[in-house]
Amino acid sequence: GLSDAEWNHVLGIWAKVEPDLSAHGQEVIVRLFQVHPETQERFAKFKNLKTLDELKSSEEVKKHGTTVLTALGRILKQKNNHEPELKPLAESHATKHKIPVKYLEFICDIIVKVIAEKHPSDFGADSQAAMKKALELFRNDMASKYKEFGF
Ligand code: 89R
Repeated sequence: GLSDAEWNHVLGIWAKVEPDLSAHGQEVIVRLFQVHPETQERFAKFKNLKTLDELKSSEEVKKHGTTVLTALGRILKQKNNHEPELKPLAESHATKHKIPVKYLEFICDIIVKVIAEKHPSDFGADSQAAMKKALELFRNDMASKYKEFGF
């Protein structure tokens, strides 16, 4: 797990993200689809979006980005006790959406980059290191839940 000081960094920067969660979420999803186009193919609802302009102006992409970051925020706020929040997410992503752990790594890296770009003065080295650690914990626990669900 993370120390209290590390969680304070994680939740401190998350408090800066939250007032504009939808803009962050949109940027994360657009970037994920741009850098890893195979991830976009997982979504029936986004198959019609071909160009960067279409992705950027899609209300559905924005809405989904908000859904993803809202879920992630809830998990981060549970700190080391995220099991009850994480379990249903792992179940849907393993058994229904069939999202490889590798893709979780892609999005976690992008989340850190997007926060760093939007909050250069509030996301220093300690804060970035703590967020990376929290996202690693998230991914590792998702991966072990995936195994329990036989994925
Ligand atoms: C795909 C990561 C992540 C990744 C999908 C991916 C959408 C939260 C990918 C629909 C797909 C496909 C759906 C279905 C979906 O279903 O549990 O409407 N995700 C739904 O047809 C992540 C991460 C989080 C997260 C959610 C939530 C829902 C959802 C909440 C809705 C409820 C449900 C990690 C940051 C593949 C592109 C917190 C990725 F590659 F990035 F890892 N989801 N999702 N997702 Fe997904």
